[in-house]
Amino acid sequence: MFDSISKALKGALDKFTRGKLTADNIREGLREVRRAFLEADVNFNVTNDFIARVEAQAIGQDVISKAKPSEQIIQIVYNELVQLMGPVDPTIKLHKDRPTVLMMCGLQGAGKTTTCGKLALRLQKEGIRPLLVAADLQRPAAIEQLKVIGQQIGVPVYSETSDPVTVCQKAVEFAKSNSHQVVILDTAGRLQIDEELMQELAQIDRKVRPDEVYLVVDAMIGQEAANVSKVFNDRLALNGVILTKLDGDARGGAALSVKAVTGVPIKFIGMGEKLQALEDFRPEGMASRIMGQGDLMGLVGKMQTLQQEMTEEERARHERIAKGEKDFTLEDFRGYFVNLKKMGIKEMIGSLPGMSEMMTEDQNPEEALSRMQGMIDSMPKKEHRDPDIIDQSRRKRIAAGSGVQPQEVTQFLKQFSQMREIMRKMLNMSMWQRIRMMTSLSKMGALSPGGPQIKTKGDTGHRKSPRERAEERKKKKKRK
Ligand SMILES: Nc1nc2c(ncn2[C@@H]2O[C@H](COP(=O)(O)OP(=O)(O)O)[C@@H](O)[C@H]2O)c(=O)[nH]1
Ligand SMILES: [Mg+2]
Repeated sequence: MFDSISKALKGALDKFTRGKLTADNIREGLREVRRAFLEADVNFNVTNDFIARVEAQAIGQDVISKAKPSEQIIQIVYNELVQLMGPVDPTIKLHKDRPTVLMMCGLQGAGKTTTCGKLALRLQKEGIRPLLVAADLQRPAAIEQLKVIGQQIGVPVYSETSDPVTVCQKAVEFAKSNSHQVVILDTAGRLQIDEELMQELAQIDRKVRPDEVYLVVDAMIGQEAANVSKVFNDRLALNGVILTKLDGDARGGAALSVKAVTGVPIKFIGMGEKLQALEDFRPEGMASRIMGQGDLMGLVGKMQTLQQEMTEEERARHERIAKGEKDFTLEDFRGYFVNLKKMGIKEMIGSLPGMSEMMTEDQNPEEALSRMQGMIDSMPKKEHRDPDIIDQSRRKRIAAGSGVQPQEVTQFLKQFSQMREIMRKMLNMSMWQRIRMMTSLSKMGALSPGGPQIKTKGDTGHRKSPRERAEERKKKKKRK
């Protein structure tokens, strides 16, 4: 998805990180961004407004004179992309006392019927009882198609051969008496927008009063998706757009234009023909993807929050570690990771330097972290500051205290000592570099070239005694 815009944008953004930034080359870079947008079939006005906003911030606020200007520009682009597509609340609010009615509409072939099945499956997995309604009486095969989908996922399908409004009304009655909590209306489409279709849908809207009206749009039609959304929104007051076929080679025009043109957010995205292939639309994730940055930007945001929440004391301590004035101790380790855990950055814990070596593959990172925390908590302060004094008997005591095997303590301490130096290096990096390092770590399971190396598995056969290691560290310190 979005291959070419990602590539073009990444190329343009990478230029910002090379060489000295001037107002001129910022403009030049942004011209490339603009070109990438238009090539991806983003709406012309949306593109121009976007570039103007980014330029005003990048040049107007004198980013160049600030620290790390390139990172700031990338951040501005990211923020504006998120703004362009969000905010969006991906939840579906359900009524407690009556069925919640979701009406799906859209052009023929957009993926309405499939998406009805996807939503039903998702709700069912959440323990909710949905009812599918075959309200597309335009094509005889449509009812059959919905029934097949219903059968696949074990969700009943309401149908009868009358007219669309009656089918929907009776379906809602049926749902009430059979305690279905959600009713999903699969309506008819046309190859193009036409008045007859609009009237049929408007009538269902008026008589059945759905709680939410979703427009299903094919992402492959590019910015035309925004125009279609506008027409439907004018008639039906849409609650959200569901963008389908993003698993294909959609260029991004639809995803980037819909919200800006209509004010209606994209709520879900279809990522395949299978009924499981429905995802919440996350503007942040989509922005990162479009920028060709993986989920980097999401991580940047989380890291920023984390840093903002740090106390003065913590900050000062990190600075001293970075400068090499102080060792990265087990206490620091504990503080660092407890923070991450507090923020629920589960996936991040697993991708921090050295962390993946500290846990087995199938281990839940949070659980692994709790075990480590347990071990650290079973050590007195003295050991926190100088883990090298931990000998056989101390190891046994820690294991007993935290309910793990002594060799787990051994393994943990071994990994920790390797991690120390990396953590110090990391604290010296800008947030951007840090995150790049983390994500490259998690992707390749190794550090970026030239970076510090974590030794895994392969043992030398000789295990240094705690004393030997203490000696070694003293020597290292002297060398500095
Ligand atoms: N690749 C892909 N195909 C999809 C997606 N959603 C729907 N389709 C396919 O698009 C075609 C039309 O879907 P359908 O649900 O019948 O559209 P409707 O006419 O709007 O009801 C079918 O072949 C679906 O399998 C999607 O997210 N990705
Ligand atoms: Mg259909």
